[in-house]
Amino acid sequence: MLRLLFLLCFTLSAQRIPVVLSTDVGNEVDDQWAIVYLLLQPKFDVKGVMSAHAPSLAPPQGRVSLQILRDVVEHRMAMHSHPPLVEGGHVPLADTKTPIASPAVDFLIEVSRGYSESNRLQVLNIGAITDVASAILKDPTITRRIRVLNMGFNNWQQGGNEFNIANDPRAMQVVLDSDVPLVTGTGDVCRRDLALSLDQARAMVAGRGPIGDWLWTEFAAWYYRHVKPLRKDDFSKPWMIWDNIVLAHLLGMTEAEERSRPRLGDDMIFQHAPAGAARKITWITRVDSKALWADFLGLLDRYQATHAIRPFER
Ligand SMILES: [Ca+2]
Repeated sequence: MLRLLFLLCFTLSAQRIPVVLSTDVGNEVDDQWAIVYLLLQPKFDVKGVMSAHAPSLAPPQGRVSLQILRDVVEHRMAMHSHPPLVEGGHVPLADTKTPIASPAVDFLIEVSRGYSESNRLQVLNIGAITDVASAILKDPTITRRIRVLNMGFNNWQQGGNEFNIANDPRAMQVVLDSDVPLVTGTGDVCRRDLALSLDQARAMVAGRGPIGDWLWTEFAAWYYRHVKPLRKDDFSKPWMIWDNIVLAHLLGMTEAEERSRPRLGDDMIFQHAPAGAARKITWITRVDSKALWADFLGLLDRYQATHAIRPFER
């Protein structure tokens, strides 16, 4: 019986998806949703969460983001034991040849050593891609052991000046020019499939336990500050939970297609390769948001039913 139980546990853990997340948490509202989903998802074997810089954070940006990440995991989610939380670089790449040293870069290279081309570590990137690019520059063989899933770009035609890309365009040039398998979830797909109105966000998470209340308060604060027009009671514009797009892909809740991998100009505009070019990119074209939100809310309810979490305080 004991042996059977052991075998069952072994089989379950063997089937879980090994994953690392890099997040610029602290600058927007969606990273918090993605971190909660990641850590509550039993299909993931989370090896670590790395912080990332963003220009909206106080310097040193990687460290400030790490402090916010720790607050999310240990305070908001009340996780007493959790995967390692690792500090990312503070600044973007100065050129496309020189890595930015950080604990996150060394951590990613170290964790990747347990993986191979047939069993890759999945690296979710939902901020500037500095640390992933730095790991590739420091140890180019990492491209044989990881797959990168990135939220970034506006659309297929242009690529374009989107927040995560603009925070380190050189790093994305490095990643696109490398052989690392790359999946991308873009702004236009998120706008269509991951938008929530204020009412929808309220109906989903307000009053849904301390974590739900906290997510709602963060969403509402962001909404009033950045989305609702000043001096107008116009609540028609939704906001997007952008970063969940890459988690959705890893969980099989998206449609996607293989395309020829573009290069990125210094102006952040794509330079498209001819159809049939050898290097590919996996392009997410649709998210099954209904399945995604149902799964997310189910996990949120289950976790809060079985864990004591302090009520949300501002
Ligand atoms: Ca983000």
